[in-house]
Amino acid sequence: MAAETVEALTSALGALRESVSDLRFGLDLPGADEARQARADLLAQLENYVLPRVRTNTAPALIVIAGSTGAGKSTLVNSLAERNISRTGVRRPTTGTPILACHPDDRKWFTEGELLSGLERLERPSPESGMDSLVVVATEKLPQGVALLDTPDIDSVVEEHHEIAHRMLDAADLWIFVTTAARYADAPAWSLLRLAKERGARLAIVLSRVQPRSADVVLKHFVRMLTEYGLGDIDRFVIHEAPVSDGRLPDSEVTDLRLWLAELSVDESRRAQAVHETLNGVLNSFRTRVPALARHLEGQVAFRGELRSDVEAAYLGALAEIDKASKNGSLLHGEVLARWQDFAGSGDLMRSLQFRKGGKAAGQTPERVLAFKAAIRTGLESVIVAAANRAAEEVVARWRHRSELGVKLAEGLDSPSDNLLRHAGRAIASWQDHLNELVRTEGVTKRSVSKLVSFDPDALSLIFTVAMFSGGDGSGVPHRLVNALLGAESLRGIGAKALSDLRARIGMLFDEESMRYVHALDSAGIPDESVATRLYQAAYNLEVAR
Ligand SMILES: Nc1nc2c(ncn2[C@@H]2O[C@H](COP(=O)(O)OP(=O)(O)OP(=O)(O)O)[C@@H](O)[C@H]2O)c(=O)[nH]1
Ligand SMILES: [Mg+2]
Repeated sequence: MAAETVEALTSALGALRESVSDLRFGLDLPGADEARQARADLLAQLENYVLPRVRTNTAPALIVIAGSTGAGKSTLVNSLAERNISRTGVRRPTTGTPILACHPDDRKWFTEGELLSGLERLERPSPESGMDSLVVVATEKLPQGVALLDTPDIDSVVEEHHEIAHRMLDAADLWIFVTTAARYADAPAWSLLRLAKERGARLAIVLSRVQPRSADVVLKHFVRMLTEYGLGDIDRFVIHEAPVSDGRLPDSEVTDLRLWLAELSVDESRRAQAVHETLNGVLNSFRTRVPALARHLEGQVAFRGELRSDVEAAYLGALAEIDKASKNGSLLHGEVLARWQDFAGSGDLMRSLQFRKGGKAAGQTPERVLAFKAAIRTGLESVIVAAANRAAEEVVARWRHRSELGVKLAEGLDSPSDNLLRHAGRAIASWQDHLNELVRTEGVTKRSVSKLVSFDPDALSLIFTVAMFSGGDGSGVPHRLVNALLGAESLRGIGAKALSDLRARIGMLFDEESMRYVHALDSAGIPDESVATRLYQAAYNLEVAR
């Protein structure tokens, strides 16, 4: 690759890695686990293989030996390396840590290079080594420029092994797939072959333990299967059933493979081509793998959007409910109504509107006025709490209806917050103060009236409140009274201001309530749409750089 291609590719891949690493799939929607796994695989492959491989394309080729447990992978590696570097055995599975064998001159590249850099390098396998280790063994018996990597199996009961094997394959320049005459038709074998094909990986197959008697038939059948699968022209090696001694096959059985390795070793352009093919295949696979991740993210973002709109709808509904109550008179019932009648029926109403005697204003706010004011406050509070209660129930019901996941997210949120009543009380009290202020400053009494009476602003603003909330056609006593004192225009102006102020205060309370749901969604951990856009962009830029 030309230097500037390498540079462009490296920077495009770096950007891709960053946007993949920023991805989070916080919501357990269908397919989320697969998406998380796909993200982890992609990230690991970028870091363990693609980036190092692009930066250093002169590096030795890594040949990963994969297959079912007991297929004879370790036996094959030992035979080629002419040394028992990997334990073989009758116990299934045997290999748990990947073991890499290479020529001493290539050792440095594999111990110090970036390839599979997340794995701890070991000189020999130990019982504790596993997932995060890689044993690197140097041997003169392997030709320079080609390294063999013996992997854990792809199908034993130990699932961790399958994961390690796939990680290793993700970092491979060539795949050697080992299977036996008895098991080549099994499902795990074909799912691995399908993966190799999907990835466009350079692949060779070893069919082992082939009985000389049945060799022709077995081989024919196997080749037919491969051909039907579109893998008819890949390199194939046959190992006949032969006694294994000291963990190795007779030398004659691995001659072909040894030659193949030697050819790769000396023919640099062939090796480079093989390496390139696999790298290209992986880069091609990004064309579908990256958009698939972006789509899943978009699904999560959209789902979050739906849940958010559920919250908005519920609290808008609650606000509308209060609007309605403030217009149809239903705010004035029970205690509020009783207090009003008490206040209006006693002489207090009249006393609060004192006829001026030599310009003297009204006296102290009477007890009944204060009780009435408190009743209005608690009345409003209870309306707010009831509406918030219904909103909370509605959000939870809507979320539940959407998915199982909604049930989990809504946990503990099916009633208003503990603070609501306190906050509502405070909001209403300050609204009442505000109304007092409005009545005092803007409720300029009619000239004709002010000559005759003065009034207690507290009492007047209460009468005003009742007039505002009593609904109907404005023919009630409070209405007529306020009208007479302040004039219709004042009543309308102050009324509109007071209502919109009240609405804003309640709106704020409901915003606070709905934030609890937004927090629940936010803490689920979903990046916003821009991350998906960046992913698409990164995939596109990568294509441009190639
Ligand atoms: N007869 C015969 N036995 C073999 C052959 N290849 C492997 N074996 C035996 O089969 C058993 C399994 O071989 P391994 O090389 O450990 O198999 P593996 O693929 O590395 O298995 P895992 O590490 O579990 O994935 C051992 O007992 C080997 O001696 C072969 O070609 N012929
Ligand atoms: Mg093994």
